[in-house]
Amino acid sequence: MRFPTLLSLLSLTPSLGSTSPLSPRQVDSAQVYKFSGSPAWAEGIAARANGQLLVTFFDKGEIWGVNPSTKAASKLATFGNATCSAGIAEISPDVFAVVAGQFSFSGGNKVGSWGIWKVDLTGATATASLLNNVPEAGMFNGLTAFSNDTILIGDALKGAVYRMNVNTGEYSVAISDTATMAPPANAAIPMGIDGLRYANGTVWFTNVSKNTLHTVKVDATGNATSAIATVWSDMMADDLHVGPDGSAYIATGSNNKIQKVAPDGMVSAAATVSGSTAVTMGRTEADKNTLYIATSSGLIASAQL
Ligand SMILES: *[C@@H]1O[C@H](CO)[C@@H](O)[C@H](O)[C@H]1NC(C)=O
Ligand SMILES: *[C@@H]1O[C@H](CO)[C@@H](O)[C@H](O)[C@H]1NC(C)=O
Ligand SMILES: *[C@@H]1O[C@H](CO)[C@@H](O)[C@H](O)[C@H]1NC(C)=O
Ligand SMILES: *[C@@H]1O[C@H](CO)[C@@H](O)[C@H](O)[C@H]1NC(C)=O
Ligand SMILES: CC(=O)N[C@H]1CO[C@H](CO)[C@@H](O)[C@@H]1O
Repeated sequence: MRFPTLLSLLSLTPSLGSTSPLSPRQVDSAQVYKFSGSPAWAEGIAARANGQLLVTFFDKGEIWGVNPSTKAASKLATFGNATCSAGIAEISPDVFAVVAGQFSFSGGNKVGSWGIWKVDLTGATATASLLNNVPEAGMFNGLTAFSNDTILIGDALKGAVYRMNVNTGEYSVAISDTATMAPPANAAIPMGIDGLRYANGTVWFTNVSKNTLHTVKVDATGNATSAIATVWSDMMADDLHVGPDGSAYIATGSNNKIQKVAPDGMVSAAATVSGSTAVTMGRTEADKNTLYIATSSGLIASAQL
């Protein structure tokens, strides 16, 4: 596996200041926090209702909390023997589902090691518990809330979307599509479907090795009810977030920006940041128009919309 290729694709050298002229809607990002050492590669990000950010890591099976006001961070939980954590979504008030498994840049991916953990933040201290392992999965990465009892999870190696019941851990394949969800044969790391978000009847997903962003309409069970549409096929796309107005915000790694897809389909740059891996929006009155961005260099950044 050609890891250096992926490393250069995702860009390990963040720069806060933009060197290119900003379009009218594109704003510069500011540092919220910088992870350095281990963990370092922020891979997933979510906002709690109380304003705290939750961050997962491609190079560590841990979840950390970051306070954007005090700019302090602390470890909240460890996911058993996982070495990698990824997609995160809230499944009930202050309870989050997180992807975790065994991947490392030196050791590669361990097929069969992937599962979903529940992080419960409703008590005085965070607790993490295994919801279920999925031994058939090749490599989980993206995760999205779907209904009040179901999450969807992307299998980046096998090119499929699983549904999982968050109460029972029961799971099955909802959508499978080699062309858009599987990694290409020449991928640096064999990862296809990466970012995954459900909103308003539509599943949005990216293929990180094919530089594509797609949508597909689904029914109440998560089965596809339309052909898979391609929003773009010429820019690397990692994880994404769909805002309350239906606009999607997409992390684009070494393209050094967060791309916005408006409800009318118009694509524009929303913020400048190097090496973005994931993005979310604030949920408090004070930061509901703020994007929070995770990056492969450990920088957690913010940008005002
Ligand atoms: C990791 O932990 C799981 C249980 O959570 C266990 O099934 C698996 O064998 C462990 N793997 C390693 C490599 O220790
Ligand atoms: C979950 O959604 C289903 C169908 O939309 C509904 O019948 C059920 O009451 C909901 N459960 C909870 C706990 O909100
Ligand atoms: C979803 O698809 C599965 C098989 O792929 C099928 O068994 C199930 O009935 C479908 N659900 C609906 C609501 O069509
Ligand atoms: C949800 O989708 C419907 C039609 O599919 C659209 O009219 C509506 O504006 C969408 N709402 C949001 C919040 O995106
Ligand atoms: C390296 C790599 O995966 N490149 C792919 C990027 O996406 C285009 C369009 O889907 C493919 O043609 C490339 O092979």
